[in-house]
Amino acid sequence: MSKFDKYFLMKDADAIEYAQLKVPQKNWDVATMESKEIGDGNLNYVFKVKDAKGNSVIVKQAGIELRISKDMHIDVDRNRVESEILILQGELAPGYVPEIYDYDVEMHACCMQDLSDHEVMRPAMLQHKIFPKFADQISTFMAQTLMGTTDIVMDHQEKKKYQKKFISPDLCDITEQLVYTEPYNDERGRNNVFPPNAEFVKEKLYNDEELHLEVAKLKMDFMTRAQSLIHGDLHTGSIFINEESTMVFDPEFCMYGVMGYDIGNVIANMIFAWCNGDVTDDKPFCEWVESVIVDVINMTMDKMSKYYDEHVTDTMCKTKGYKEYYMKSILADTSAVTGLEMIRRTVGMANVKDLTTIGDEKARTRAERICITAAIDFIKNRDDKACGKCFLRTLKEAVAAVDA
Ligand code: SR1
Ligand code: MG
Repeated sequence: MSKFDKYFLMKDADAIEYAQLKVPQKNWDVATMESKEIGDGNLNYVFKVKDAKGNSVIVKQAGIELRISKDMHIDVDRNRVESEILILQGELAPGYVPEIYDYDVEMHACCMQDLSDHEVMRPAMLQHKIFPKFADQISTFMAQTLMGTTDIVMDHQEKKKYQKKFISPDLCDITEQLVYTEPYNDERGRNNVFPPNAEFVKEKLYNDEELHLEVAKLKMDFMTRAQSLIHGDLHTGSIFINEESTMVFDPEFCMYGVMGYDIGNVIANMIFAWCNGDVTDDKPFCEWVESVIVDVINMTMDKMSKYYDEHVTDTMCKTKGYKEYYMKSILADTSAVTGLEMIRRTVGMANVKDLTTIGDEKARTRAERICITAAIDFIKNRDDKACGKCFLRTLKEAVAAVDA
């Protein structure tokens, strides 16, 4: 019997004991062990446990109430889902996710590799840091994890087992509400709209029926098209980075969905980084972000196309012309999700610091209008985005339209 046989929310002292029990292979120097709760996400508790010998581990525990809102309760099984997908992604894309040492369905906690030699990408973006290998590395991660879990390459029965195993209905519901519904109607009164943009948001988002129709189509696609096992929340707060390496974490929103959901999240969040850099006219940073936008699209598509050729197993999907049709649909989905993510992070419940920390009112108003204007184009004209440069062009045209 151990105190960890029954769920309770851990404190630092518990995390120290927990790490000793669950990760004994570290040979902990017990006398010098310490723990700090470092979680700054919306959902979970994250403890960094270390000792004076240089050992360290991250203990992540799911809380019943969400940190972002005590009124929101979601299934703690999400910790198992997250652990199991990290193990799978580690096999599909070795070196791109933290190692899971242990996960535990009683405490709804897992112990994973400490990535303190990396930093979380969003704060790094707020400091306008440049990471030359990012586009190449994130495109490899996405090509391998996304293509590697499709019906194109997988045994179809195995894939259906994954569909069952990797889903948290409560988290799907959050995305269905926060990404695909509330930004367009504020039906639960949870949107955070920057007051100087209130009228703009009303006109461009709440009152545009044509936009609502497109979002309705995309929402049903998200809920019904089980294309690939997606990370489901691949923003810059879910990426650890340094000059040499990119590591993806926090895949608890994973599910079978359209793979453009992950690619679009990366692109949208790079556009937020660009908007932040643009406020201080940081040219080297903005130019690097622009190259990332173009390269992530082109490299991901190239790597997926190659993966398709090398791994396709479904006989019908070997038919001439199908791959081209499939790749085109991925680009359209990517464009749509870029727009959806840009809108929801600008006006919805969960905003991004890239925009909210812009202190100057006029500059923030302008940055948000650029995001909303580009986003509407990404959604409505999603079938026209044929390559990386098209994505950048949409951003540049939005800047010109807002400044006109
Ligand atoms: C209520 S959770 C809000 C957001 O945080 C997560 O990172 C997801 O993006 C979710 O939509
Ligand atoms: Mg997260």
